[in-house]
Amino acid sequence: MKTATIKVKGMTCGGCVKSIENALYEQTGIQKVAADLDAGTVAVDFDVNVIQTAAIEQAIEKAGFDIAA
Ligand code: 9UX
Repeated sequence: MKTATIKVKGMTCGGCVKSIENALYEQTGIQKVAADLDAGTVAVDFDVNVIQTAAIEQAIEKAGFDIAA
């Protein structure tokens, strides 16, 4: 298991948090998602044998948000 903390742009209300959490929980291999609205971060616990950070970031982008560098 690995935890990645991803900086996300455009997360501005609780609905955004839910959108991101729902989009990520749909992915296989993701154990836990904790989006922090104030910090603009999403902490994701995942199984590196099933999913990688790039795919997680793609899922966030597909949900309509941008990844901050
Ligand atoms: Mo809130 Mo976010 O009205 O995509 S849901 S800004």
